[in-house]
Amino acid sequence: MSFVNRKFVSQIYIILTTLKPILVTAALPYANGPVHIGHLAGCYIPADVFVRYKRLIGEDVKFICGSDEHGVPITLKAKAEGITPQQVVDKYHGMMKQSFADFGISFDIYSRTSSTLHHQTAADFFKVLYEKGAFTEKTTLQFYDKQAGQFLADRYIEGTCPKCGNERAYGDQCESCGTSLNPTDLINPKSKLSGNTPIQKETKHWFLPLNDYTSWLKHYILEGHKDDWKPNVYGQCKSWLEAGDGLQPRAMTRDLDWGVPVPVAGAEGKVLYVWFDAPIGYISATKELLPDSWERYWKGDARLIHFIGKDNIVFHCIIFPSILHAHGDYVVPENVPANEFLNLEGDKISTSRNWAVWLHEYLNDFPNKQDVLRYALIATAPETKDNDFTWKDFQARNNNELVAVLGNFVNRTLVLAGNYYNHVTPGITHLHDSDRELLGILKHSLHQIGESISKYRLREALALMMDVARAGNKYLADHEPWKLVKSDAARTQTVMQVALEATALLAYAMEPFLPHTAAKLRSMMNLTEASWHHIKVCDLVPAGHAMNAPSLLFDKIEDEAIQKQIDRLQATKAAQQALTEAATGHTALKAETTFDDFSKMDIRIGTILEAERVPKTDKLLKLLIDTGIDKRTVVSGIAGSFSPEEIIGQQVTLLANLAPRKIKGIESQGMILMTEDANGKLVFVSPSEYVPNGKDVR
Ligand code: B3M
Ligand code: ZN
Repeated sequence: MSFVNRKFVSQIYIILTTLKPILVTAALPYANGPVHIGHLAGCYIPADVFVRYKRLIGEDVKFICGSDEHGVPITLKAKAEGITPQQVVDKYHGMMKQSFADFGISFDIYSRTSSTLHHQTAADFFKVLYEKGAFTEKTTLQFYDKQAGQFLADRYIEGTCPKCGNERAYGDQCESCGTSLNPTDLINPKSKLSGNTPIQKETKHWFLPLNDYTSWLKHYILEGHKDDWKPNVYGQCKSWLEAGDGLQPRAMTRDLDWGVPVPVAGAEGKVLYVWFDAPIGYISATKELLPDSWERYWKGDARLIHFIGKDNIVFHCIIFPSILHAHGDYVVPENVPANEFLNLEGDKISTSRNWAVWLHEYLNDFPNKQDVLRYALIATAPETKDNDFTWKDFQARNNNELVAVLGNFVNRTLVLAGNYYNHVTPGITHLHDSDRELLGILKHSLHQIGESISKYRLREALALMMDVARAGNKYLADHEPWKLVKSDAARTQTVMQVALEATALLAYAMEPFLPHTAAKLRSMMNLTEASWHHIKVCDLVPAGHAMNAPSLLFDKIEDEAIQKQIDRLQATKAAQQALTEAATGHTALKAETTFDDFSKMDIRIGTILEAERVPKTDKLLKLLIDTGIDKRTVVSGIAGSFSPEEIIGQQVTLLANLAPRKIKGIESQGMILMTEDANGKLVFVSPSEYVPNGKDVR
């Protein structure tokens, strides 16, 4: 194919794909708590960046989300708060919707699954499948809590995951390894209601025989999306589809009193499984948004893209597509760009342990700094592996990148343009190569940023945007218009005009990532919104374009503000530890350590050869220990529990490579490991039978 032809074909391809309607969804969050940074980083910001970009290039895209108001997470929360499930969802739905709006997540609709339209849509969908014979009706034994008088579905039951050994796997899923489970798969199951081991009781349910879909799923995913799905998503799907025991039939109904009632006779008191109804929530919300044209985004040549977190992969890649396929009228997802998890200061984000940065609290502490958080979360997005959010990194991103690079370039340019030209763009006199170089970067940048976003590489896209600002800073530093202005007015004019073009381009390029800042910069520069297709470098701010007075886009975040956040988290941790101690009577577990750190400890068995009191102390004994390697002195605070005579010949466990320290003038070469009996008397930790001195403890 000649170059011209290839270009022609690729243009046709662009036209054809741009014509297709795109439906982007972000996972429907459970309406059982406020939104935190883990939610934002996991799917809402990535989806928002993607959608904003698609809108900017004029594609026909709709962005759908809403609250997931059914399922055990809601009823458990209601129980915990002593209110009804309806009160739970009413309380959190509004709050979540507000947080998303505050952070510029530009949903076309944020709906909710307790709506009548959704109940109707989900029930109708179930009926279609039921009438097609897509379900198998089975009476099986299910776990039942006698004390609570209730069947234990999904998160009402916890136990050990048969796949990975996680002891806190739910009845429907293990969050550690992502495997979807049935309650009866759990080892050592326990009711979350009473803590008791449940009994088994017969009940009837409607199962989707996922095993019948295996070869279709293999074709759809393993053959169809080998190259375009993210490796973390594709890999998980592959391991389920190729697992030895294969996919298992999965109940699509539950014995619960909160949810969408099962719309068939003989199903009284049962509701649809939340993972059956929730993804259909994407359809209901589209209907609510576009009562007359919703089908355009779900049928025919529509492109369906689900943004989710990694714990939702099985539901969006295996179960929901099977449901859509069983129905027959719908498209299946073209892509499911799932992110991994974001941790906070080295620990897993947890609502119940209050280990999170809540969006509404962030906004109180950092008013109008939504874009700073968006920036930090995109820059550290867990795209390919879990990542850690730290306040220090957040501060550094703001101060060293947003302030020092992006803000600095924009501010210098606009302030100089104000000083020299009274905020009116001067126009180019004559271009030098160095000017053309920067203009060349500008010309390619939007396209490159767009390419990265299209491939769901948002960190890369953000870095490309920042590279433009970096190039702008370098350009100013190289040309020094503040010096040039004294000697060469014409050249200064060109340099400033080129810098202003770069600033204007940034106003557009930052839009998907930093929408609030983009709007502010556009208004400072008196620019209108524009499609990226219509942006012509050298024509963004033509000569004579009047701008407004600039103000700073970002400002420095001081150490005190960051320390306050770190202190708050430390206080949370201390409070949690106090709770654990009160509940167990023991100090809380220390933070996780590594095997490497453990193996640095040299712990040996030795024998006490001599013991004497350290003069003028109550607690200390000076011991001579035979370590099998040497004989050494150790000072130990055990005189309150032992007399010197009674411990001669006692075998002990010694931390032998502890750095020596002087205690009361005596050099102590190691530490003896002790514990306490129930009365607080010290007890030696020693081998249960004789072992030769010098043996190591591992
Ligand atoms: N509510 C799970 C979650 O919040 C669930 C997502 C539903 S998407 C259809 O993690
Ligand atoms: Zn597991």
